[in-house]
Amino acid sequence: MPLTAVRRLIVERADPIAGRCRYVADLGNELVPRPILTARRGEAFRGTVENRLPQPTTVHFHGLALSEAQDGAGFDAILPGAAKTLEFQIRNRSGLYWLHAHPHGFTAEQVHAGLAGLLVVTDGEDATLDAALALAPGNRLALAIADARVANGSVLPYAPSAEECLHGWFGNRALVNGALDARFTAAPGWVRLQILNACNARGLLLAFKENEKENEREGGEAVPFHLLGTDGGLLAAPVALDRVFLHSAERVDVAIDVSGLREIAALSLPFDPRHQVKAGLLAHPHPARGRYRPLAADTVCTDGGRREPSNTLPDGAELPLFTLTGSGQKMAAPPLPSRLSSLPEVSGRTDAPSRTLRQDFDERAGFVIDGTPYRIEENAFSVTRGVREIWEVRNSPISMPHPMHLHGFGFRVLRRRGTFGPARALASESAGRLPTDLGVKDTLVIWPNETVWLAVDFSLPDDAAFRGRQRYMFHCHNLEHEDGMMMRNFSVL
Ligand SMILES: [Cu+2]
Repeated sequence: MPLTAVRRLIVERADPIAGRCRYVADLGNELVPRPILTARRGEAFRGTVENRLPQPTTVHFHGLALSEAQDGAGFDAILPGAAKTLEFQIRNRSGLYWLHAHPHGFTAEQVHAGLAGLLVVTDGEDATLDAALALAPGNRLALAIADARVANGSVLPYAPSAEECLHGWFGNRALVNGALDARFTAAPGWVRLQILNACNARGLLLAFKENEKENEREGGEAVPFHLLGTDGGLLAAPVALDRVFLHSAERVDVAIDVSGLREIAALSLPFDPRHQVKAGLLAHPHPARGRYRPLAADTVCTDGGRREPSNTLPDGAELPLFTLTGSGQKMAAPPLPSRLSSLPEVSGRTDAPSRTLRQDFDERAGFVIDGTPYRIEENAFSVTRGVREIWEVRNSPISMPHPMHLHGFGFRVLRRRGTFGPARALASESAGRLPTDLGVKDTLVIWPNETVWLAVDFSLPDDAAFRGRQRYMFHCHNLEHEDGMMMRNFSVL
C-alpha cells in the first residue's frame, strides 16, 4: 500500500489480554490493519499518528534520513490519547526500511507486541533489477521475521525476567508478517525476498533448504541464494551465498532461483550465539515504566513474571522460519545482472579514527556504551554537519553480540577485527568484511571481542526541517538492551 495514501496511522491494542498491538492505516475511505507500505524515492508523506495505547509511543522510521522532529526516536513521545502530524520526504535509496515503536522504556514490549511494519522504497535501479530478473507476479516478497513464545497457538505476553532483560527475550516460534507457519507460493524462476529480522533479541543465520520428501524431517539439500542488498539498498554486485547472519533490525535482499523446486524451507541454522556474560544482574526496570500500565496483564523486568522455559528456544538454536512452495516446474531463469547499482566502493584510514566507542558490561548497570547508561537529556558528543567521520567501535570480550543502530545516517563498513570463527569464515575479504558489510548499513552486529571501523557521512539536506541542532542516537537494537539503557544521544551541528 502506498505510504502517500495513508492519512492517519492508528496505534492500537488488538488484544488487551495478551497485549498484542497493531498499526492500522486509515486511507480516508478504508482502514487497513498491519499494512506493508511502499514508496518511491523522492515521494513526500504527510499524515497523523494517533496513539490509542495506554503507554507513550513513537513511530521511528528505521533507516530513513529524517530530521530529529520526524525520526521518532523518543525525544518527543506521543502520550496516550494524543496525536502527532508527520511530514517528510523519502531521500533514501531503494531498500527495505521499517517503522516501529521507539518510546524509552517501552520499545521492547511494544515491538514484541507487533508494532513493527515494513516500508519498501523503490527507485530506478530497483525497477531495472526486477525487470532483469523477470520476476513473476508474487515472486517479490517483503518479510518481517519475529520470534514469540507460543503455547496452544497463542502468543504469550511479554514478561521478561531480570535474566531475560540481560540476554534478551527469546521465543520458540517464528512469526512472519505476524503469522505462524507462514507459507508463500512462488512461480518458477527468480524469487526476490527482502527480509527484516524483527526479533527483539534473536540473531538469525538465515539459510534455505529443499524439502525433498514428505514425512522426512532430516536432510534436504541446501538451496544457494544471492545477496542483492542490505539495510540501505542494493549492493554494487550480487554475492553468492549459502547462509547469512541477520541480527535484530538488519535487512537482507536475496534472490533464489526456485525453478524445479517443490518446497523450500527457510530456517535459521544453529550457531554459537556468543553470550559471553553470566546473569547476576539485579532487575532494573526503566524509570518510565512505573508511570504506565503494561500492554498485557503482566509485569516487566522482574523475577515475578511467568516463566515457562519450554516456550523458549535459546539464541542460536535452529528455528524454522517459513516455507516457499514452488511448482517443481523447470524453467531457465535469466542470468543475474553483474551490476546491481552504482554504489561506490568505500575507503578510509582506520588507524586514526575520528571517534572511538567502547561497549562494556557493568554488573550493576548492564550493557553500556563508553561506561555510561542512557540519559535522555545527555549529549554524548557533537558532530559537525557535512563531515565524514571514521568510527572505531569495540565490543568487550565479556559481552554478547550487539546489533548497533545509528539513527539518521547510513554508514559503510571499512574493516572488522577479532570476529569469532564461524562469522569470520563467511568473510569475503582481507579486511574481514562480511558480504552484508559491502552495502549501506544502518544496523551492524558487533561480536564479543570484535572491533569494527565505520565510515559515516554526516551530511544533512539543505532543507528547513534540518536546520539547527539535530539530535540522533546510537544504540543496541537488542531491544532488551535498548530499554536497559545501551544507548547514547549525539548532536549534528
Ligand atoms: Cu546489545
